[in-house]
Amino acid sequence: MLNGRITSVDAAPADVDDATVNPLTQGFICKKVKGHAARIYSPDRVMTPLIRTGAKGTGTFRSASWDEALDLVADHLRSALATDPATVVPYLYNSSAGYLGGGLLGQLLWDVLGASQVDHTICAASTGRAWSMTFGSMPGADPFDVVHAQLVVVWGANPAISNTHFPPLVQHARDNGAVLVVVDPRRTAMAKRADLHLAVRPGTDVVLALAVARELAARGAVDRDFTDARADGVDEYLAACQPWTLARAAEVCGIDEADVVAFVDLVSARRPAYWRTGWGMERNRNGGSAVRSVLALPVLTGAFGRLGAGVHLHTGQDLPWNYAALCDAVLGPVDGPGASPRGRPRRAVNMNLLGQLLVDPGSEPGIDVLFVQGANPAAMNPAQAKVLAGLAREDLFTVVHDQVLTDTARYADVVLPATTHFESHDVAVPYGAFVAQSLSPVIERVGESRTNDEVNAGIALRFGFSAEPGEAFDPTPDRLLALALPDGVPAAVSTQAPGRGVQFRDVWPDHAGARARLVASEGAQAHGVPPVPRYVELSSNLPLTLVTPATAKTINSMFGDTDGPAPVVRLHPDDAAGRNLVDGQQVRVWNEDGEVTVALVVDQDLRPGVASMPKGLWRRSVGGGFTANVFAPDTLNDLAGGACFNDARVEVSPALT
Ligand SMILES: Nc1nc2c(c(=O)[nH]1)N[C@H]1C(S)=C(S)[C@@H](COP(=O)(O)OP(=O)(O)OC[C@H]3O[C@@H](n4cnc5c(=O)[nH]c(N)nc54)[C@H](O)[C@@H]3O)O[C@H]1N2
Ligand SMILES: Nc1nc2c(c(=O)[nH]1)N[C@H]1C(S)=C(S)[C@@H](COP(=O)(O)OP(=O)(O)OC[C@H]3O[C@@H](n4cnc5c(=O)[nH]c(N)nc54)[C@H](O)[C@@H]3O)O[C@H]1N2
Ligand SMILES: [Mo]
Repeated sequence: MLNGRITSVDAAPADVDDATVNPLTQGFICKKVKGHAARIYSPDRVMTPLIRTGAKGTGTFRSASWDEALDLVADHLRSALATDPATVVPYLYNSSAGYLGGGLLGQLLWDVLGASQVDHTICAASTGRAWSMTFGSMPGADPFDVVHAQLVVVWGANPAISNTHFPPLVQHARDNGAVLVVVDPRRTAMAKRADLHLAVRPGTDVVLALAVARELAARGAVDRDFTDARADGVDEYLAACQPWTLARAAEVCGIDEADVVAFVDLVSARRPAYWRTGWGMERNRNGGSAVRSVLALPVLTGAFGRLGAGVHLHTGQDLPWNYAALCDAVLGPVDGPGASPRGRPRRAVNMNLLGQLLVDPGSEPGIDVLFVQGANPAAMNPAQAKVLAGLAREDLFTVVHDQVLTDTARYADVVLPATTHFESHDVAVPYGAFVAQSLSPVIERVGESRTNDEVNAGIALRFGFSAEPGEAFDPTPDRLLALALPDGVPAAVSTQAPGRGVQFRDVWPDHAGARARLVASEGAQAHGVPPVPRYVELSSNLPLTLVTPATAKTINSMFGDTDGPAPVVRLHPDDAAGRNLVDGQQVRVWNEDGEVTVALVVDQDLRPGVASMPKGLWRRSVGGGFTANVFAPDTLNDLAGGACFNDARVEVSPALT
């Protein structure tokens, strides 16, 4: 800190003995967060409310007072709500913000106004659903437990980039004799160190997992003691695996049969086994089936019940939030006088279809007011061309509440400045660690920024609700936390305090009889979920599958403004040679939805047929108006309406000169 400004951001030293220090960081934090100061004071930072003066997309605004901006927002909301509340779409996301940053009052505000509800399908919807179908609300295994494992399987995850504190723990396990298997179409940093790397064709994971299950059954290696006691649907599941021989799987997945055999050998023999699954495999048309079938493998092999065994997917279910109390305090008790309209059906909007609904809603209500808070759909959504065309609509009123002037904010009619977590109170539960942390502001507010709940309160006020101290929409963090977390914020949370919860020993799935489930429930099946995971051939008219993995420099599009990754496309040497392309050359990446011109990197670490571009580029860093997201189809995958980012098909040609 210097003169009230943050100059650098770092982790607490590893040897500090303080309950508030995150035990996972061990003295280091990732690169992008080290550079956070640059973003707090970035030239793109929104300092005051802004009202559009130029054409949409040009980022031309004048400053306004909060009152003027919020009055304008409320006027537009009022007329749209009067016509049809479903035409108001509050696009609230906040994937990288803490719980308060996410805005506790937001959902309640839009609920009480009857606006559409935006379903969070852009990320983790399919993995989350696959998990709850299999394990109910059982939390993931503690990452610290991995050091006790003898087999570590990392599937569709890239922890060296996306969860940088996990690889050292895996190394610890390997030092103790663990074997590491990585399933990823790219040779990631972890795959390079792995004992076995299965570079499957994107979207074929389900085939590999079903074939492994079939082979386990054929060898008599299914842990029947475990499954008889703890799992349902095993025989029906194994019957469905029958078509998937090792040879067929190797062919479909594009890998050596010997490697699949080696994988089965490891999975059937080594205990305890720790499975770390990620989100890379959900982002295609077979994504839900992929995750379900992968989660079935530890069940079939009984990879539970002892330290070092289990599955880690997410850390979501670890704080005892009392949303009901919060809801009652804000909206009043459900049955009492003045009962709130909670529970009233609202139009559901799938995030992935935003572009589609903006340009051509078909039989659905149109979108007249779009209120974006903590998201950047112009850069991060699939079908970028549709999203941009939609945002450019003159008859659409768009409000964006963000810290910086994002690609989406440039299209807004009103931009509202948001605080960063260095300027406000929050509670954060990170990816990859069961550690809740209470955050306090360390600097004064930058510009006139406000928290999400302060903005929500400002709107609520204009609709006749009170935001006075202690009243309905009072956004004071202490009040909201006291309501939502009546016992306070734990300094650190483990899956089970004290000590660690071991799945199927101390922590159980919550299905009837606390059993894992391999076959979809009747309820899920009634909603079109196939009883067991299934594979659909991902046919395409273009030869390359484009994946867009997370980068070390960005969190989604955050930090892309200050120090983003190089805007390049990567190809395997064979794919480059087959197109007479050389490293460093400018190339066109294109499909029927759009094109970008970027430099080519010839990369041995990709498998042939797979191209890769970074996730989270800003439009200005690519030029030509689009990023990799122009290629991402807005097809929905097979579970929970999930996104298909890694299901993009492209061709790469020399750039036109
Ligand atoms: N540095 C950094 N960290 C992040 C983020 C970030 O943007 N940057 N984002 C955060 C967020 S929001 C999320 S959701 C997580 C994501 O965390 P991860 O899931 O670990 O990251 P991804 O890059 O989405 O995908 C992981 C891997 O999946 C691979 N993959 C792609 N398609 C397939 C497939 O069909 N099958 C298999 N088996 N693998 C496939 C990719 O090559 C990639 O290496 O990371 C979080 N952490
Ligand atoms: N091609 C491709 N696209 C992808 C993916 C992929 O793998 N490939 N992955 C997807 C994934 S994993 C995810 S999670 C989504 C993310 O999609 P988005 O959430 O739309 O993307 P972010 O860049 O995280 O945008 C978050 C915005 O919120 C702002 N912000 C941060 N904190 C606050 C706050 O407290 N209040 C307010 N009002 N704003 C705040 C940030 O400045 C940032 O602009 O993108 C998806 N898009
Ligand atoms: Mo995500």
